[in-house]
Amino acid sequence: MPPLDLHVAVFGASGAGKTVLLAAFYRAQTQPSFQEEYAYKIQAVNKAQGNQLLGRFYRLEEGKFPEGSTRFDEIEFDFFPRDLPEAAVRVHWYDYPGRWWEDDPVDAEEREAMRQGLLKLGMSQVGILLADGAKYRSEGTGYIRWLFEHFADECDRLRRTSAATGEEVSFPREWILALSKADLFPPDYGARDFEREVCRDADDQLAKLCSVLRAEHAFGHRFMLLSSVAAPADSQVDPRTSLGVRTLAPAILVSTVEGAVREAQATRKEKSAKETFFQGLRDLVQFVDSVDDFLPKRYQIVSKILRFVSIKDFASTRVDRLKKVREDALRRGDTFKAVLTGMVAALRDEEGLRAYHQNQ
Ligand SMILES: Nc1nc2c(ncn2[C@@H]2O[C@H](COP(=O)(O)OP(=O)(O)O)[C@@H](O)[C@H]2O)c(=O)[nH]1
Ligand SMILES: [Mg+2]
Repeated sequence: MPPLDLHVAVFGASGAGKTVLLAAFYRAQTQPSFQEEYAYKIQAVNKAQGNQLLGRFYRLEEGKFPEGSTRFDEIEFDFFPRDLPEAAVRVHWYDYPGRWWEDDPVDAEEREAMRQGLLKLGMSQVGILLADGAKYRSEGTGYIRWLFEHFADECDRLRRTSAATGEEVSFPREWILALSKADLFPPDYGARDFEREVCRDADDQLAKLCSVLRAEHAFGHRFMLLSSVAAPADSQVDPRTSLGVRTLAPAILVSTVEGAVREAQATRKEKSAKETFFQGLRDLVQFVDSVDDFLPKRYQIVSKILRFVSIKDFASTRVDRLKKVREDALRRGDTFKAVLTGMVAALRDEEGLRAYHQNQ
C-alpha cells in the first residue's frame, strides 16, 4: 500500500520562521536518537532537497541564517517505521511566501506559480498559521490581533481575485496556530498558555478570521509552540533546544482525522449539534467501508488510518500503552500501525504536551 498522503499548507509573514522551521523539522527527525525514541524516521522523497535542508541546518549551527526567500516551496517527506523498508506516511509541505499575502504577482510567471500553489491549498487537510514569536514577545496582544486581521483580509482578497479568474480557492478547514521562536519565552510557557492569551485577548479577531475561512469550528482550537533553534542574541545557536518540531507531523495527522470526523458530522446535520468528536469517530469507524463515498477527496485517506489505529489508541493518553502497541506492530512488521501509533504517542509525550494544546 502506498503511504498515506498528508498535505499541509504553512503560512506566515516573511521573517516568521518558516524556512528555518523546515530545516529543523527535517534535521530533528533524521537523528539516530530520534529514531530510537520515536520508532520512526523521516526521509526526504527528493534526496537533493533533503541535503539542502541539512545544509541549511548546518549553516544555522554556525550562526548563519538563511537568506529571505519569496518563492513558493514544496517538499515531500516520508515517514518510515524503524528497521522496516516501507513508508507509512507522506507529508507534502507547502511553504506559502508571505509576499503573496501582501502584494499582487509581479509577472506572469509568479501569477502562474500562485495559481498552482493555490490549487495545492485545496488539497491540504491542514493549514498552519505561523505567528512570529519575536514580534509577539515585543508587541504583545496587538501583534496577534494584527496578524488575524491581516490574514483574514488577505485570504478574503485572495478568494475574490481567484474567483474572478474562475477558480475559487478552497482553504483548509482544520488549522493550527503556531507560535514560532518559542525559545524567547520562559521555559514553563506552554501551548496552553498561548491558547489562553489568544482566546482572552483576540477573540473578536479570531471570530472574523474563522468566518472568512469558513471554518467556524476549526480555527482557534489548536495551538502550538515551535522553536527551531534557540538563538540568543549574544551566543551560539544551540541545535539541541528545538521544541515542537517533532510534534508537528503527529499534530497534522490527528487534525486530519478530526477534519474527516467533522466533515462526516456536517453531512448528517441533524445529528451533529450535540455529538461529540468520539461519537463521530465511532460512527466513522463503523462505516469505514463506505466513508470514501461521502467524504471529500482530501479526507479519503482517513478510512485507511482508521483501519490501523483503534479508537482506544486515539483516545489513550497513556504513552506507555501506545508505545507497547507501537513496538508490537514493529515486531509484526505492521508498517502503518507502527508509524501511526508512534505519532499518536509523540503527541502525548512530554514535548508533545508542552508544544501542543487543543482546547475543545
Ligand atoms: N530565536 C529564534 N529565532 C528564529 C527561529 N527561527 C527563525 N528565527 C529567526 O527568524 C529569522 C527569519 O526566519 P526564516 O525562517 O528565514 O523566516 P521566513 O521568512 O518565515 O522563512 C531567522 O533569520 C532567525 O533570525 C527560532 O526558532 N528561534
Ligand atoms: Mg522563508
